[in-house]
Amino acid sequence: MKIAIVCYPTFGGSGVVATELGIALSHQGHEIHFITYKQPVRLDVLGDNLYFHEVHVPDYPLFHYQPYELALSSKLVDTVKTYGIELLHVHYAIPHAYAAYMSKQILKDEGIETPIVTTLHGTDVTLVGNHPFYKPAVTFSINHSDCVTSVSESLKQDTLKLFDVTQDIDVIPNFVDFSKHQFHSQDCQRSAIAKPNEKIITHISNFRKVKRIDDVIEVFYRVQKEVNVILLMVGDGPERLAAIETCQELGIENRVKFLGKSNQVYAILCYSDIFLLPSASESFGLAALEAMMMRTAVISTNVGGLSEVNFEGESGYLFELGDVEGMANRSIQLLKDEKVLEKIKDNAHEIAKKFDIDTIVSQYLTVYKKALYS
Ligand code: GMT
Repeated sequence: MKIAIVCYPTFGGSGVVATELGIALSHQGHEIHFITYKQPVRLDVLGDNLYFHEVHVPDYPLFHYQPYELALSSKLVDTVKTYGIELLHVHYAIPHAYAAYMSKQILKDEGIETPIVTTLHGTDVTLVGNHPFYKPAVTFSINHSDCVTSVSESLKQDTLKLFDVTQDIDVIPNFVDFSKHQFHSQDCQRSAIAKPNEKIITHISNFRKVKRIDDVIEVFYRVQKEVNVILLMVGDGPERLAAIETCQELGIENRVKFLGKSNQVYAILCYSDIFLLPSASESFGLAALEAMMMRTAVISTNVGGLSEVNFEGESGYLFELGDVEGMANRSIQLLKDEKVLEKIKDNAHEIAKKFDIDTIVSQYLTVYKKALYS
C-alpha cells in the first residue's frame, strides 16, 4: 500500500505513535510518506519506501495567522498525485482531519478517490477539540473520515459523549516495539545517573498543566524524606521553570535532575524504578507503557485510558486525581520492598508485551483495508 501519514513531528505521543507505525509499515513493504512541518523526531532514517515531505507555509505580512491547513491540504493533493498515494492516515484530528477532508474533495474533483483514516489521540477531543471554536469543524472531520480509530476505549467513550458522532470508532491501542528496545539489564547504565544505593523515580512529559507537574514534585518531596531516591524529569514545556523553582524552595534541587527533551527515554527508563504519571487527563499514557516495557513500575492516576494500560497491583498502582499522599505512600512502600518492586517490574514488562507493535500494526492494516475496499 502507498500511505501518507500526517502527524505532529514533536516528542508528543501522537507523533511518536504515527512515526513508529509508519516505520513498521515500511518494514512490511508498504510505501510510507510522512507529511508534516518538520521531520518527525523519531524518524531518524529515510529509506527506499520511507519518505518525508515538509509542509512549508510562506510568510505573508497580511496574515495574522499563517494558513497551515491550506498548505497541508495542498501538500496532500500534490503528494497523492505525484506518488499515487492510496490512503491518508491522519493522527490528531486538529487540524489534520480537516485538511485531509479538503484535499479529498480537491482530488475528487479530479476523479481521484483517497480514503481518510483518522486516529484520535486525546487532547484533540477532550481538551482542544471540545472548545466551541473548534467543535463543529472537529465533529465534521470525524464524521467525514472513512474510518476513525481511537487509542483507548475511554477516549472512544469521551468522543461519543462530547461529539455528535455518526461514525464507528475502532479502538486500536498504542504500542511499543520490543524488538527495537528489548530490555537487557546489562545495558542499563544506572551508575551514570545515580549512586549505587539510590533509587530512581522518573517523570516524562511535555510539562503542560494537564500533567500535574506540581503533584510530581509533591509526591517526590514526600518520598525523598523516607527513601534515598532521585527524581529524573524528562521533557520540556510551560511548567518546567516553575517546577525548578519549587524544587529550590523545597531544598530538593540536588535530588531532582531536569534532563530536558531527550531521545534517550528508553535508556533512562531502563534504570528507573518508578515511573510517576499523576496526569489530570490521559487518553492512553504512552510514556507509561514505554516505562513498563523497560521494566519500570508505574504509579499513576486512574483518569482516562490509564487503567487500560497500567493494571492495579500488577504493573503498578492507580490513584484518584490529586491523591499525592496515596501516590507517595505507595512509592515509599515499593521502594523499601525490593522483592515486591522487582515483582511489579517483571509484571509491568510482561503486560507491556500485550501492546507489542506486531499485533497493533495488523489492526491498523485491517482498518486501512476497510477504508479502501468497503
Ligand atoms: O500528552 C500530551 O499532552 C500529548 C498528546 C499528543 O498528542 O501526543 O498525547 C496524547 O496522545 C498520546 C498518544 O496517543 C496518549 O498516549 C496521551 O495519553 C494523550 N494525552 C492526553 O490525552 C492528555
